[in-house]
Amino acid sequence: MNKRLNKLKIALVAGTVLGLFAARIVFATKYFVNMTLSYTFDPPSLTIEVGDTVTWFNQDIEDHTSTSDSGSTDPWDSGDVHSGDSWPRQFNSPGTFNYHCIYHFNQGMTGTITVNSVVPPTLSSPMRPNNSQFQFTISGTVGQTYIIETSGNLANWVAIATNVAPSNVFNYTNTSATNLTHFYRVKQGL
Ligand SMILES: [Cu+2]
Repeated sequence: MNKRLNKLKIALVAGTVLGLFAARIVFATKYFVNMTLSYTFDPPSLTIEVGDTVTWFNQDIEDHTSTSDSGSTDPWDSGDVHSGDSWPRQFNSPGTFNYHCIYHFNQGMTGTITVNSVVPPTLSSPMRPNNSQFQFTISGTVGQTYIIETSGNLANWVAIATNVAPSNVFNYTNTSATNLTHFYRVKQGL
């Protein structure tokens, strides 16, 4: 089992033509891999993003390890993880990493962590095409879901649109914008 906890990748833009600023807040996701009674890692393969943490949990009665295969560009070794204990590791470089338990790799206790690089959205080119519209450009990843939120005070945010990016760079237009200053931010959806 693995759990995806709060995954928010946020870009922020001020909703005035002159007041463009951008900031990113990235919250890492936590994943869990079980070391099982049957000498397996569950799940055996996992795809995560840079900055995410994987925690191995030993649900067996024997010791196990999470140890990167030799030649890894981002090596790790948990040492002995005792029954009922866990060992977390944050992954900070992209790549595909095979690993094993040093005691049970001959029994097939192996796994793979694939770490994708993160491309957070950036916002640019704010403009007001007319008095009731506010538009800006989102640079992200084609096919990725982005949730657009707006706020008048940077405290209370309201989602106003969910877009699947038709291309890596696309425009968003709020067609019911007011003349009051509003802030916009974009979250990467799950
Ligand atoms: Cu083992």
